[in-house]
Amino acid sequence: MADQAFVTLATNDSYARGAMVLGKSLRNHNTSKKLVALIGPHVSEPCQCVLKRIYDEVRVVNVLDSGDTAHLAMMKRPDLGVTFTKLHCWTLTHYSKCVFMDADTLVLSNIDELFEREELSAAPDPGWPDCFNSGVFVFRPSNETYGKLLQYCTEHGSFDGGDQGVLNGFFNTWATADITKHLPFIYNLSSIAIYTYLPAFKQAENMSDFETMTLSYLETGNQPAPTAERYGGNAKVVHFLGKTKPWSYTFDPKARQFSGSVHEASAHPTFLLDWWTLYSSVVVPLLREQYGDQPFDSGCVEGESSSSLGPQLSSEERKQKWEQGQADYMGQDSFDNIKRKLDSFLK
Ligand SMILES: [Mn+2]
Repeated sequence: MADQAFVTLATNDSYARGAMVLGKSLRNHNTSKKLVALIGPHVSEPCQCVLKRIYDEVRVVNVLDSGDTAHLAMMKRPDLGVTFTKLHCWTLTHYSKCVFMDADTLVLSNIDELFEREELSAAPDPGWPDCFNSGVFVFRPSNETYGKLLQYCTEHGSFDGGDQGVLNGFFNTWATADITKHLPFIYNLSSIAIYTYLPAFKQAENMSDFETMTLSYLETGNQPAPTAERYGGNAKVVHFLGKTKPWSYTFDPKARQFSGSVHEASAHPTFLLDWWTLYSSVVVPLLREQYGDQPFDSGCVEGESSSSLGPQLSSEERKQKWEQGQADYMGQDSFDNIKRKLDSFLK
């Protein structure tokens, strides 16, 4: 439908790359919706050009230039600059309904069914499930709501310093009023949650949908319940929450390995690999075209050895990291290394 759109936001070139990958992932899964990117004034010319090739609409948002209520709000709360830029999505009134997605999300299957939901629908935040996570949400553009949101911002600020605090403060009945506004977690699966509740994530990896449904049918005689749908194997959107983003790494496309001075693994390696595969195969060629002879850092390296992430830790420190769910899955604690260790015991 022409009056519905996915919307994202990029305030710098790093997030712009995230937006490029997100846009491509939506297109690859044949979305029928329009794609809109809101960008800050600091996104470079070549990145803007690439975004325009992927998105139907690229809109530069400069709250400081706007000279309207947003500008006034910004003068009162300069700390909420990026938040005001994000709230700008409510002004896209040529669409009747939109789904906002952070530029650090990646789509793994078609999610157009989200447009059947109402404002404000979102998934629980993994850190505080009575709040929704503002990385993916359904909303209805409206100048009236936009005005109220700005007013709310200036009067109450944000309890977490960002848009999630503002939006949870404003849409404060989300937790209790209407369960249909709670999106299943698979629409905003954060890497953190994978490690804090690994059995749930694995629930659908271990059993195929068919097996799960057959089992449930045999046990109950009822119509098969799609239990597997809510678990990790059916993840539809991955959210790379936290400080370490996919673009914080460097990647060797040939060896399919990551490297970089990153102190915490940010995501399940499978999803990180999905992100980089899409980025290096589809986005980098577009960037290369735009930059021409100008050198640019794609984040891709070739042929360098890249086995370890971050500094080497003592075995006690590593144990602690494991217990906190921060195993170095791509370096020291990679499957190959663990297997080598086991093999040495089994000899
Ligand atoms: Mn995010």
